[in-house]
Amino acid sequence: SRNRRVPREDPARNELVSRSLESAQQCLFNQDYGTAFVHYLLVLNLAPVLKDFASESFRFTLFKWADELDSLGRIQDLFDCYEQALELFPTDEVIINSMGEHLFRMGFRDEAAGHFHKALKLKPDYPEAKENFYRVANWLVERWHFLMLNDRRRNHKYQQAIQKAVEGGCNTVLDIGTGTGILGMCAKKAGAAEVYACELSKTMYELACEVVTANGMNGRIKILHMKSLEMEVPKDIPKRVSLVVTETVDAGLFGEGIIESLIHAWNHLLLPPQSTQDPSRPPSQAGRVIPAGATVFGMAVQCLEIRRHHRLCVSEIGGLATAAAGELHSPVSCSSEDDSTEPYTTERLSRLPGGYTPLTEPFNALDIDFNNVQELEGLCSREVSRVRLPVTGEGLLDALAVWFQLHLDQQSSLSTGPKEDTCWEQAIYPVQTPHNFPLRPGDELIVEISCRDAYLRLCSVAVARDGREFRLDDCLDPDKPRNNPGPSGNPNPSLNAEAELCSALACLGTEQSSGPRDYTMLECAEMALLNNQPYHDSFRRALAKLITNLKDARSVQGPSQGQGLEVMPLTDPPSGPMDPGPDPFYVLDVSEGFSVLSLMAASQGQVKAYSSVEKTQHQAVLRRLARANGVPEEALEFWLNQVEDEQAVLQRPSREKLWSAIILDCVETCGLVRQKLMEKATLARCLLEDGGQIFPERIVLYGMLVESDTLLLESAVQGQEPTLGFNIAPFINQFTVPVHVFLDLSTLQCRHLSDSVELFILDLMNTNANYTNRDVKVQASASGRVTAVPFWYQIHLNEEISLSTFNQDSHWKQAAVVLHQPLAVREGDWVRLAVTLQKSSISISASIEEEAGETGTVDSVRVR
Ligand code: 44T
Repeated sequence: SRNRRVPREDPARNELVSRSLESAQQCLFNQDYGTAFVHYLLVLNLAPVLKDFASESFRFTLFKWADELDSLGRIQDLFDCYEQALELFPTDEVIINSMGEHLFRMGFRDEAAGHFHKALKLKPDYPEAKENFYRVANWLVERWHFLMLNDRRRNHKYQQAIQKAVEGGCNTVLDIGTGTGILGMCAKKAGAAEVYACELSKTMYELACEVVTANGMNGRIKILHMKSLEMEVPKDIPKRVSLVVTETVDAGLFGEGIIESLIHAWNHLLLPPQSTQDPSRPPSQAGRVIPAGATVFGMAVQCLEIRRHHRLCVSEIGGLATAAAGELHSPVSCSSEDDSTEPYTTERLSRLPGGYTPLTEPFNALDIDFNNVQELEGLCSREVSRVRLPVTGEGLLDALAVWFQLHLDQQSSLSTGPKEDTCWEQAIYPVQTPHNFPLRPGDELIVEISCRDAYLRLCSVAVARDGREFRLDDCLDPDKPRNNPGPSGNPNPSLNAEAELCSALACLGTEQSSGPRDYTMLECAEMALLNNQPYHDSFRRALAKLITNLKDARSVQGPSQGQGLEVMPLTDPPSGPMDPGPDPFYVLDVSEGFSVLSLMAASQGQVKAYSSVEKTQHQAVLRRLARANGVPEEALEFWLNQVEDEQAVLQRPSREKLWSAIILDCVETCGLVRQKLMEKATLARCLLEDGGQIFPERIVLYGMLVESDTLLLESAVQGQEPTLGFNIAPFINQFTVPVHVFLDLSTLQCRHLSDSVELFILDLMNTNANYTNRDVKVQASASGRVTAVPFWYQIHLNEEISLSTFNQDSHWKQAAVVLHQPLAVREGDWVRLAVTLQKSSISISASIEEEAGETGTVDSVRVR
């Protein structure tokens, strides 16, 4: 039988292979990628020996064909091609990574991340896969897993409660949402006879299997990859269990679906509860749940940071009046019927930049018993409850903050409150209604508490003052005349405080509003951007300067250059009925998401601005703003409505024209350089007219040395000690990501160990001048352990005007590289930072520089 495996010389077969190979190459040359791909498949299946020789062309063909299939929407075919390719090259990290990119673009984040992870395992320093993996690892294994596993108090309390229950007789256990398997292992270790666990995330499920095996419990805990709601007896577990343990709670308690899971568990997976009529039933024959219940608390707060992320607070942006924008909402609202909104966001109150002011004492919003299925089932049908809260502080109502106590059993509970030192964030229910109505001690705030689609909803509905009630949700009524421009504007500065109050009260009204409301939704970061006046003013000044310079240049050159064309082009620009006048300056804004920069450019006059804003609703807002601010309709166009192919965003404005300015939005809100930024800049540079400009022209990265245990706790399970005696860290720490995003550096608990230092320069106007590696020396200003290098950007619009992404008004957060190993420094030591920026992803390593030197660049390696 061994002989049969030896490849035979088969002339007919060789002939077929060589002809197919030729056809493949010919098709490739003719850009007929689909046919080329089929030929290559045939060749490589028949003659695997050719794999090495043809792999490059095969990959190229695959990627080209996949892009075509993608743009044709032939998704199934696309993935079939990848499957076939991977059968031939199962360990090809480039193909795996590329398939991950397709999956990601289609919204299959978990699967995409799995591919990036696999590609990285195959080739640990493959930069594309690394960048992709780091960007998605946060979804795959969310960062809070590290925080929770590092929270010893929480671990210990859960362990104690489980141990007590098991020793008390609950000996069959189901862990719902097991994550790394930790609670299930606790139950087994405490002596439970049978332990089951379920986990819906594929990555976490696989991780739990690895962890359980590594702890010698393979086969002793049955782990299921499914949602608990799909579990059945006896299909998935042989009989009902006596204990369910779970920590499927988010900052808002119910967001992970614990109510639904427990109702289902009581009805299908748990033994009946210990009844009050017959308390004699032994614990092994009764069902119970850990945690046993929870108490939810709320508190009203004033907080500027929350306000500017959820409401429009300015009446003017970069010279444009905002009144005509209409109602703008963040996607977080508990009053709205809209499915696309979430009722709350989460924040760590203690880390909010600028802090917060409590306006009430914490109040008890809800008590829930997880061991009472009737109570769980009745929760959503329960009447809306109204509470009247004495106002204790003075200020504007920006949000209700919510946290809870999780009662593990009769004795022990965990709190997620803002004053506790825990891993927990609080749920934030922002107030959306525009108002200018400061609360003050003596008022009563009326809050409605309800439970809709298993979410807890809290809504401030009214304020009682001097025996009158003023509704808070009326201001959104578009039919009602309004004269409050929002908290930071003042319509009439001459009004005294009392009169101002009266007008605010008048606006609040006392009647029920009716009818659907018309509003536009913006992401929180887009809202914060709109509220960022320094950002828009800087752009306005930089644009004005550029236009002035270009006008001067034209007047020197005389009218012959591009002005008064003798023959008007037939297609571009669409001239319409207006007087062609002097040739306009073409400005393109390719910011991601909502941006008013194009409109600001158009409002300068003699500018034809193109916006890349995509959503029709957003375009409508810009049109309304244009009209209200006297910007002629033809001065603003939507670029993506004109280009057929989204990948062709960067093109000439018309056949014979070039751009005067291209605005690239170069730093993402999370604090990272936008992907493909330098590629875009290179392209943009070629499309500029003489004297034209890319905004920004340059960005400079700054950083500093810090010692921050908080950052360590969020990035990996710390310490050599096993977690509750279990070996978990090495497994979950594979998902450590060295770059932390969405940091609030101003409130990060850390010690500064150096001044800030320039780390890197990205020159967008001359992309050839950039390097990818740079060594920077920085002196330690104090002794300590350097654990991280937080970084931010100075964005230079031109020589004079720049913006910092580390700024109180900014919509940007900061990011940080967490060092692989902390570096011990003494005051005065020089630290060498090796900074690499590859494919817009940054890495930094630090070492002690033995010889003294000067701050700054040691050497820079110029590439390209
Ligand atoms: N994080 C809070 C929320 N699951 C904890 O797939 C606190 C956020 C947080 N599996 C900062 C700090 C903190 N059936 O792996 C997850 C999830 C899984 C289920 C099977 C079900 N019905 C479910 C429901 C959820 O359970 C695991 C834990 S969910 C806990 C979320 C540290 N930011």
